Amino acid sequence: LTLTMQGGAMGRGHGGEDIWAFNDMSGMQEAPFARFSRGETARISLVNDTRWPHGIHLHGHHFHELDETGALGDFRDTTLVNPGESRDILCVFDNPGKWMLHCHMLSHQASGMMSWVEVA
Ligand SMILES: [Cu+2]
Repeated sequence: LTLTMQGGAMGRGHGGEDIWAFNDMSGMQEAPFARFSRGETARISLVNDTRWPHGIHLHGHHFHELDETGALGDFRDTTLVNPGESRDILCVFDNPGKWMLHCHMLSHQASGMMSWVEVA
């Protein structure tokens, strides 16, 4: 799975309707970014296609950061992705529910950078 951060000053255009977007969508959507079966493990590439850093925060779970070789790194619930960079994370989605996934720079979240995942 890939979550691409888009928008902001000096950013490229995107398909969302606000300043910031994930995958061409701004703000909370009807459909989640992804649905998981309880216990499913997913690798997610967080791609920062903006000129700003973003602290991507997932509710309800922790995940491992992965290094360039795919080795497990720190265990976190938020990871900072610098401008133009990307980071893969590995998460075991073992906590049932609907969980927000958003930029922890709250002005970014408030102007589009949020989504959610469902674990069932
Ligand atoms: Cu942000």
